[in-house]
Amino acid sequence: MPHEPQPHPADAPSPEGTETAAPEGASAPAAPENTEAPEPQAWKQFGITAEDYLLPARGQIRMISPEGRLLPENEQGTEPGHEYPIPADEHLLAAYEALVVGRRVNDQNSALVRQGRMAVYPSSHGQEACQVAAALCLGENDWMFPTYRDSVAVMTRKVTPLETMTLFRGDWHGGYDPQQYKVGIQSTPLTTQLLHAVGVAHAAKLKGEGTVVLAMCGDGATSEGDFHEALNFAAVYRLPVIFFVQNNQYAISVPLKAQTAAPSLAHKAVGYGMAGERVDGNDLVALLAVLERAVSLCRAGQGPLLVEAQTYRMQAHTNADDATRYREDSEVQEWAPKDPVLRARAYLTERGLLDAAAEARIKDAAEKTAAELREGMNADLEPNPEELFDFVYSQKTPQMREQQEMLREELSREQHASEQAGTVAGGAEHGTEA
Ligand SMILES: Cc1ncc(C[n+]2csc(CCOP(=O)(O)OP(=O)(O)O)c2C)c(N)n1
Ligand SMILES: [Mg+2]
Repeated sequence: MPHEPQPHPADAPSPEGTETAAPEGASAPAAPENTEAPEPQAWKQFGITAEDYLLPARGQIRMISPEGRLLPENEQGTEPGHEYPIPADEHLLAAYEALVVGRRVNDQNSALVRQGRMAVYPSSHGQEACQVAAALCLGENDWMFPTYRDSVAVMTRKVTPLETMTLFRGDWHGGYDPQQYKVGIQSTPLTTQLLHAVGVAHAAKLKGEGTVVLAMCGDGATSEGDFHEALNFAAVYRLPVIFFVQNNQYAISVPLKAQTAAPSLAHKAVGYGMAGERVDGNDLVALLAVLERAVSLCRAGQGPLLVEAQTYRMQAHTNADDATRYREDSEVQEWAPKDPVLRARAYLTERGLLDAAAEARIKDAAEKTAAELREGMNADLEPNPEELFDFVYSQKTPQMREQQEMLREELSREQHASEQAGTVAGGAEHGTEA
């Protein structure tokens, strides 16, 4: 009988019951070969060795200077096999518009926090080029898994501003339907979203859907155990995932040098057998170029990849943090001229792609989004505390029913007490009037 090719564990989940431990002394079954997925061989297409492909280029990939000038090829940080074509003009213009809207959203949200309309906001001010490129490199059916800092990326993927900000108003839920937008809920626990991303990529690969998944995290998150597990699993199972690390130099108060001894975060990729690349995270053009290539490599079965964007968190970690306690203002000032919005604007203007009329139209679009946010946030939330129990399991456990009953009683006691207080206060008021 001819030998049947064994499916890779990723391609054929074991039937029920086969997970039980083998009896002591029994030899373990041989690990099935991955006969379905082609060997990753992108280096052949780039004419370089596997090692040169997996290792990031020596410098960061950068295409436009901080003044917005197109850099000559020998200053772009590229090496053989690590060259990137400049994205199409229309793509750059759409990205610039999203960049301007994103900056306006960041500033609006910070103002809404100061006005007490929003509970907390981790701003991506200074990182907007990363946000926009992450959302725009993906196709409609691809998935994105963001963190708490990635609201601008979420909105760029067309989640409405108000839905996006629901979580930060203090509501109990994430605000939008992940399936509708193909965007995971913004994750507050560090790196849990990377595992979700890998799971979605695994499922999509099994179903043959051709989906690419972009999983986002920060520099600090690369020290988490889940980061290791996500990358290792994705690499072993050759999943179509891009791990997009925004290295903004800080994990709250912890600077990068106290976070890692690696030459760069992109170098972590080679240890897993995936390609890594470093890119200037304030250069919209380079970000789009590197991420677009990463998406097409993943789509062609050459994933996963890791892209590290080197950028800077211009504001405090959140409004609850005082960044002057752990970093010098002079350091922040050094990054100010590298601003991604100014830089992209200078480049596009110089190229003749952006004129005053286009600028005015884009500014209007940004103001419209900010107004939509202000209006939505000014309407008070009316959360129903009982919903807390509605979506935990499809059927409530006895303990949950008991807790729900306790909450109902407590709410009704409170309601009663406040009605009593209202009657007393009302009476007193009338008394004064009398
Ligand atoms: C599992 C887990 N551990 C710790 C925290 C607390 N925490 C919140 S943000 C943060 C720093 C994360 O830094 P980084 O990954 O660089 O992302 P950034 O905030 O700079 O975007 C930490 C430690 C958390 N949210 N989740
Ligand atoms: Mg960080």
